[in-house]
Amino acid sequence: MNTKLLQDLKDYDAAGKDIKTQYTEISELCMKYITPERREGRRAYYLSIEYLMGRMFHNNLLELGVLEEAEKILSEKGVKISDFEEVEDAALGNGGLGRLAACFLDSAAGCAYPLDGYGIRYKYGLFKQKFENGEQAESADDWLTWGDPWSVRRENEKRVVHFADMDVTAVPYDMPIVGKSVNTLRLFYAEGSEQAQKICEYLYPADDTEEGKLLRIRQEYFLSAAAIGELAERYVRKYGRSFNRFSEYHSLQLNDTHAVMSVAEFIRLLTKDYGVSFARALDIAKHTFNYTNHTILPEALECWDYALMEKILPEIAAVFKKIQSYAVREWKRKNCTKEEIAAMSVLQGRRLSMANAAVYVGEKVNGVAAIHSELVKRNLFPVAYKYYPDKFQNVTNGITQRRWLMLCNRELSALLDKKLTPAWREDMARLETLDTTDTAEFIAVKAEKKKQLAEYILRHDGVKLLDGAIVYAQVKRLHEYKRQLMTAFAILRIYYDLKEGKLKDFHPSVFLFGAKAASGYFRAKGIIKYLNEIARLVNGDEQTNKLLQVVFVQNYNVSYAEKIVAGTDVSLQVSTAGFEASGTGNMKFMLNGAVTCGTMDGANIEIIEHAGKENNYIFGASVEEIERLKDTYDPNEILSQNADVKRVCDTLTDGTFSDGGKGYFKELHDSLTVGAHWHKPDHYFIFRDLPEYVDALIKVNRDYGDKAAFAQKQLENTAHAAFFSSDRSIAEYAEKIWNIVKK
Ligand code: 26Q
Repeated sequence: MNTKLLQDLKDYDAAGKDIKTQYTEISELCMKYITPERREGRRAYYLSIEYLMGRMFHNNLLELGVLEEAEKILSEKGVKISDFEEVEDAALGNGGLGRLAACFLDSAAGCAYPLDGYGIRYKYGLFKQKFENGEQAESADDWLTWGDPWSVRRENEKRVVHFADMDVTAVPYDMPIVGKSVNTLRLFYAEGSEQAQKICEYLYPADDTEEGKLLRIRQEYFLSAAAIGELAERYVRKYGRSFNRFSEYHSLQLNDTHAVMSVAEFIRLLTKDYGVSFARALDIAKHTFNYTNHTILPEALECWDYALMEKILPEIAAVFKKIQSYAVREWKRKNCTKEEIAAMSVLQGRRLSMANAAVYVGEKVNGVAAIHSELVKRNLFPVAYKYYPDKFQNVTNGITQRRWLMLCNRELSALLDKKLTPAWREDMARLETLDTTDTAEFIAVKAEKKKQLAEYILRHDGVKLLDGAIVYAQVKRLHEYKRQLMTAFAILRIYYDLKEGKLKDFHPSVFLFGAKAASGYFRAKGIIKYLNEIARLVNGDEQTNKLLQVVFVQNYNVSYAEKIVAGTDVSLQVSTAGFEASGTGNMKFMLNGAVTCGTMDGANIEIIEHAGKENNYIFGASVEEIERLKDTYDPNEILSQNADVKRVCDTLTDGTFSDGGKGYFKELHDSLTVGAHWHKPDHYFIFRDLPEYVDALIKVNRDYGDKAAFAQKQLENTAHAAFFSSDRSIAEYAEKIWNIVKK
């Protein structure tokens, strides 16, 4: 416990100050006691174009070990720190990949591993979402309205990044990451001409579709050049201009391919400024960089037009081309066939494959869950796997229990303290010893968290949740492969059955959704509108609305997630098998004592392995079945044979709902029955899995009738969640990939 800080808080004069001033001054007080360490020796660096940090205040107080004390001290002065929940999230990321980066930084500091992060300080984070007539309306996320007392601008460490057509100044802002050690997240802010400033204005709006390519290339290079320039300069200052020992001191982790240009920049810098030969620079890079893949969706694999890159970054484009020619020489020595060389090539015709560059140069390449890592080897990079089998690794994702249990569910944490002693906070494996038959207090905690969630939703969205209902939640980015549309159909099925008296003894149920759709993703926006129309119908029907409720909350973000994961009974994780690399929301729900209703995809598979099939609700086609089905699948045949499926699907076009003439619903219907663009009809196999999904949801509902038995299943999930701590993930990276040690 930091007694000096607590004394400062006691001495703090809050009187007559508005809440923003209080927030800033109290945060600044805390910052005085946070000193980033600069340990000598080997460090790892996380290079990510996204960090979804959420709110810093409560988390940092927790990490400083003063949260509860500070809360008491300040409340005596009339300062309620829960009021600081008005502060905007630092939402400098789109979804899973950005939140994972935040969890990893938290765990590295929490476990005292030397890991720093590099990223971009966007002026506006992920857009804010409102619903207007059930449709998503976006506005800029001005996240700095409360200031940013948790960052320090490092004026004297700025550097210039050169593009062919302009120079941009990269100014570092350091965000300390507090734990057993204090690490640093360094975010670069672009300054200079109006055009230069644009680089940092917005987070790239898509998490899969393409938009504003040139700007994106600029962002990627800006981050890469600023980070590499700095690391190289620091190294030279210490060890001189020979880079022979660079890889001994540095391990650089590429969070997907978004910063792969740092490989090219590294080689460019060494060859041009320090007289290192190309072959040697490439070799050092090969011992320095590693690459994590987060998706096997073809449309989300970055490929850049060579000519486009050459226009603004001629030297970087040339380095990629030269990497290609070195690689080809290497592959010929290995007797690769022409086809094999084509498959592994960095330069693919006129396009650069960033993933192939990352795989070729990366010392290690990892997927983010066991199944995903297998698919990365088997389907995505089969040739590279043949020639470089030792490169390929798996590190299953994790989440930080500090934010995702201790902070968001203090009631459950206190219960665990009581049952297990607080030792579990340091040693998650102790959760295994929980007596899961002892459910009474857990049931009370869950009820309390649901009540708090209901209050929050009422305040935030103006909707009153059904009392005592089962809460099913599907919260995540809106994407077809995640199949929110399948949940929509399942709800309609249940609704019609209730209305027609076919479903007896149904326990009141709330279906909770939260999701943002990429701004250019028409179908995703259509699904939001459709769900909101379903909500309107279902919630307005006096015949059923004491039993079934649909709520789509607005502006789902990290802070909303903290409320939802704690107050949910059933976590919906229903992606088409083979498409969700891992998922991490699934882990947050599990840790907070929700059962999973989901498919055998991503980390769900490992969740089931740990928590038991009998404690969760698994349905749907496996990865193998989906692969077998791919050539023969005929959704229209299912429609012609299954009247239940047809009925709900028809609501897209039969006038049950209106999309206000926007064409959303017809487009969705077409995507399922005709196919569109490059996809076959029902590309994500919704009709294959829908009947089993409905059965699984109804089984959950029946099982819930036995409160104690159901709570025991929920507790079994908490009890087996230790594996999904990002402390474990980070320890695996440290050992298998980074070769770094704890303090
Ligand atoms: C693609 C092309 C051009 C520019 C950008 C992109 C782009 C941007 C963002 C591609 C992908 C992303 C984000 C991917 C992502 O968030 N993936 C998720 O990563 C999580 C952490 O590993 C996993 O748990 C999820 O399963 C995965 O979907």
